[in-house]
Amino acid sequence: MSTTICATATATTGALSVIRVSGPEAVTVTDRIFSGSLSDAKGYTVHFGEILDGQETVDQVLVTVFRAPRSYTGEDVCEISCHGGQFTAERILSLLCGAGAAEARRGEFTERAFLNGKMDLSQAESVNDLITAKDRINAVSAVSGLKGSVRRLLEPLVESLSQIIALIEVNIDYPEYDDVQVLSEKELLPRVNRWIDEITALIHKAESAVTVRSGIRTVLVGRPNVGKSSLLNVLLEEDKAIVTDIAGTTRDVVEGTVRIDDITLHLFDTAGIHETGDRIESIGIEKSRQALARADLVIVVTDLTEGMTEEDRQLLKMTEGKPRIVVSNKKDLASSSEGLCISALHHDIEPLIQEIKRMYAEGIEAAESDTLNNSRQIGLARKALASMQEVKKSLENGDEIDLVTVDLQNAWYALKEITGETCREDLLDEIFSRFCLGK
Ligand SMILES: Nc1nc2c(ncn2[C@@H]2O[C@H](COP(=O)(O)OP(=O)(O)OP(=O)(O)O)[C@@H](O)[C@H]2O)c(=O)[nH]1
Ligand SMILES: [Mg+2]
Repeated sequence: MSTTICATATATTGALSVIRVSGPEAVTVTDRIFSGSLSDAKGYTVHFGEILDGQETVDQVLVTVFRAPRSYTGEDVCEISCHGGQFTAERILSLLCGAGAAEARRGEFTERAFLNGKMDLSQAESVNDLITAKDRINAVSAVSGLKGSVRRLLEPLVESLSQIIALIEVNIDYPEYDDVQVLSEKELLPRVNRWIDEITALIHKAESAVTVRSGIRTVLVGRPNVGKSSLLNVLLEEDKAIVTDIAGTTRDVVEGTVRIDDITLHLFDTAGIHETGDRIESIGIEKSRQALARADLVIVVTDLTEGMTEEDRQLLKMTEGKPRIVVSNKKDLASSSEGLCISALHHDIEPLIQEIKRMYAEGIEAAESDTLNNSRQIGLARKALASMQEVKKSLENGDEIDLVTVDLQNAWYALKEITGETCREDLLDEIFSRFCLGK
């Protein structure tokens, strides 16, 4: 990390652009192309002047100086606020490179912040989450992640694992000491069980939070002509899908996104599923099945005027394992109204909206609270859980206690990897390459 790097930190067009320079030579390099003198500048000071290319003024700018370790990266940093526009920013960048800086890779500033101990890996991920957040829920959880919520969340789990490991070590190393508590599976098993319960709850909560944050893949399925496309259009408040009274109207999957309060639904309207000899329709039905396989939520639409048919029953069977809502459409035509009845034609879908809100209230709450923030983190938590289930099995089998230490350690490492405390190089590359330049 001895190089000094630079990149534009802002989007390409705007009133201002900010160029970041970080590294041991950050101030010296910036000073070389700046009209004033920065060499003695203290941290947190702002300097007005010109960027010069020889005698020529490139722009009038403000340079903010940060001194190590009190900066984003933990190194000396200069942030040059110049006038917006790609041309000027790029010219300043190339001047900086001429003066001794190197162009930064994607995410390199945040990577340096992580490597310099300014933040842990989960916080670094949250930086990216905040930049890319498109709604309140995502922004809220990114900010809490930024403040270190993941590490705080994991601390008690790591701590109790460390305790168990330490106890076993002491037993193995000093079995002859009278004052050392002799461990048996009777002491260990309750601790391990409690630990498993806690991480299971954590994973469960994180999964519903992540689903809600990324938007719920919602697939509308049903027999032909029950009103799936009509429902899609009402939800989207737009005539997106073709609606006719001809069965088999929809063939391609029609997509749209709608927000209901804090819930984002990615909607997929599909071809009506039934037996057909029509080749094109068959392809459409195959697409319906694929969409179904990847759904977070299935809305099974039935036709109230026709009641529950054999094909409906098959569909219900097919979607059994999925979170789903069954709605009866065309209530305007029917005399009886059992279950969740709507009329897409008359934009009367309030019962469905209420049901969606009810279903995801818990997920929204989870998403707003401190949880694991992404599938990488959840995957590692699952890995830790799997190791502890091995521990549990060994203890229940009456295996030697020292045999469980490997699994205990694996669980510990998996948790530590979430915050990057035992992090591998390729993992770092993978995470930071997803960042934009200048971060
Ligand atoms: N009366 C009444 N008619 C409806 C309602 N919803 C849809 N329809 C009508 O039912 C017919 C079929 O509607 P679509 O939305 O195309 O049905 P679909 O399920 O998408 O049909 P496919 O794409 O063929 O599978 C159209 O004539 C709609 O106007 C409703 O709530 N009440
Ligand atoms: Mg349709």
